Amino acid sequence: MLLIGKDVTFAIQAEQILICSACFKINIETLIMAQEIFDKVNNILTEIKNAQPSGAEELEQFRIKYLGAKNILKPLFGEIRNIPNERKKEFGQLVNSVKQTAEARWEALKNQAADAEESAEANQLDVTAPGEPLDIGSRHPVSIVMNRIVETFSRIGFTVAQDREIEDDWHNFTALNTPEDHPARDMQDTYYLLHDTEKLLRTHTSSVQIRTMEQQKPPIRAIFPGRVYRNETISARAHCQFHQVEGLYIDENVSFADLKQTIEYFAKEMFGHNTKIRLRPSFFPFTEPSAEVDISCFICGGDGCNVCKYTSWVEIGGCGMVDPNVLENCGIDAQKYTGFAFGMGVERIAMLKYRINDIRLLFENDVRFLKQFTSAL
Ligand code: 2NL
Repeated sequence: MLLIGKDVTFAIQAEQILICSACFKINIETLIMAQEIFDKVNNILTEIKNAQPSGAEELEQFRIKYLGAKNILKPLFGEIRNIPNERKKEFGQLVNSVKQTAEARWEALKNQAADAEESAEANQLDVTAPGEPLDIGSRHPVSIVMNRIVETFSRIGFTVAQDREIEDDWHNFTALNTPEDHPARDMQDTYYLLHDTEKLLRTHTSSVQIRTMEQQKPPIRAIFPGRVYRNETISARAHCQFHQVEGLYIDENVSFADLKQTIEYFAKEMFGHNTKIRLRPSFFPFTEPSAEVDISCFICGGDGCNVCKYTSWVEIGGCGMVDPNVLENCGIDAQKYTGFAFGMGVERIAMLKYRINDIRLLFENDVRFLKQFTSAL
């Protein structure tokens, strides 16, 4: 009998089993070999835990070595067949933990590198550099024109009145002498509220004039700027919302001559002192007589151009003497008082002044469009 080591001898003696020398030799060699593999794997584990690659290249080498297609962990899985059965489970767990450790370490190293890069970038930040310039806003062309109209009338004693945009039928239509079957009252032309069909979006600021006349005694001299709504198909020339400035002057002995003077003053202030006006007979339910207001073309001065369509005149609004029915509807004695009224579309005037060919541009709020306009007209 060949004694190979003390422990083995002891084991044999203790168990009283006879085993041939060849078997002993194989067993012992297997055990030693298994331990060597265990040691090797543990060394790799320590190596991974302590790895401190610096720079992108070393980091990539780490990845290739432990996680790449031909990483050094792969052959370890194959070694399992050289491990005795009773240690196979232990070995499997060890190799798996090495793999997980490598993956976790890789994540950590990668994040570390990314953080380092970020802070390097942050260190390059020049805190003395001037800040991003703020884009300074500009006034909307409709506001510019509307303010200009209001200022112009303010200078000759007109006050300003504003009121609600959701109106009732009386203030928007009936008090204004508009017949029950007038097309403007139609659903086709006017927005009525769905939940309260007695209410509508005002179609002109005349409704504010009615409210003013109901509340104040003459003399009344005021202008009424504001947003109005009409159920129009939106196109380059029409929109479902726009702005108006209307005006009203009521007192004893107000005449058509006063109206004409006032319009002429406004036209010269707004479009230049050479501007002429022309009043063309027309019809509105709330004025009698009524007229359309034309101004001489400020683009071509009468030579003919696209803006005036070669007529040398451009329409800017309408006007007339307030119909006595309207005065009476508001409790004003039409025997004692007379008055004139006028109205104009602000978008139309802005488009003429700034040569804007599409009304929709005024409602898109594209700053590239809007910032082109200055208050100096
Ligand atoms: C236009 C025409 C106009 C009026 C508005 C008015 C108001 C009252 C009484 C009488 Cl309360 N008239 N407003 C009168 C004539 C014309 O506007 O073309 N607007 C854009």
